[in-house]
Amino acid sequence: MKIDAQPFELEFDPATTALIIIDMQRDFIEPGGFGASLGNDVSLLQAIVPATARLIEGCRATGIPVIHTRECHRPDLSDCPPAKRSRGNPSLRIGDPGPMGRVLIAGEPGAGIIPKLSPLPAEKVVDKPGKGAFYATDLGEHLAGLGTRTLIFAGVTTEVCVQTTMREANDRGFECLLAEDATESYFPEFKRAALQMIRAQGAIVGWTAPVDMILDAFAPIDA
Ligand code: TIU
Repeated sequence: MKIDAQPFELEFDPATTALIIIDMQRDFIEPGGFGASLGNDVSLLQAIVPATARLIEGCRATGIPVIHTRECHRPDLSDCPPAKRSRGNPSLRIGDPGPMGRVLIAGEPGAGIIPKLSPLPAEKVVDKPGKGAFYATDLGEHLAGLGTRTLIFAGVTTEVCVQTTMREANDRGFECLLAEDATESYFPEFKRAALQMIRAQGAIVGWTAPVDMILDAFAPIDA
């Protein structure tokens, strides 16, 4: 199958494709969580939820595995380096108690995926301590087991955890496609720049395409 993506057409086989939804957690998308504690306006991120839900549904209907990631740390913070914890507003650091429980800690309400994008029981959920989803996780082994070659990406934030994971995936030999309207940044200009730098230089990191174009490729009208 082909997607009329940028910077040029992407050929893919749904049988060797997986969808990765990056960090659509309450801590980034709802008020009172980690994203807000860093001084960000989280409302911008809420706008991508419907398109992301449509992408997830389309992949499920096509038999493409859906993998969800959550950025979070162990309750004892043993996997959170001080260099990471000391970033942000000193009034609310990773591990501190906030309105949605301890900030960015596994098992706390804020670290959960927003209800509208809840994983199905059989879907893989990767808890990751870093920005990249391959670092210190079993994602690479999981994808090897699936035989995945192409990864479709969505989630937040575009230039932080999404772009980091795309670069990790690119280095590991995956073809990477970012769903343009199912990813968002707290900084619109950073999202624009991230999309451009991903597909520049002949798709140096990967491709980008809108959700509808990806879904159309799954179910071609003239098929
Ligand atoms: N702050 C910010 O833009 N992002 C993160 O801290 N993590 C993710 O992108 N998931």
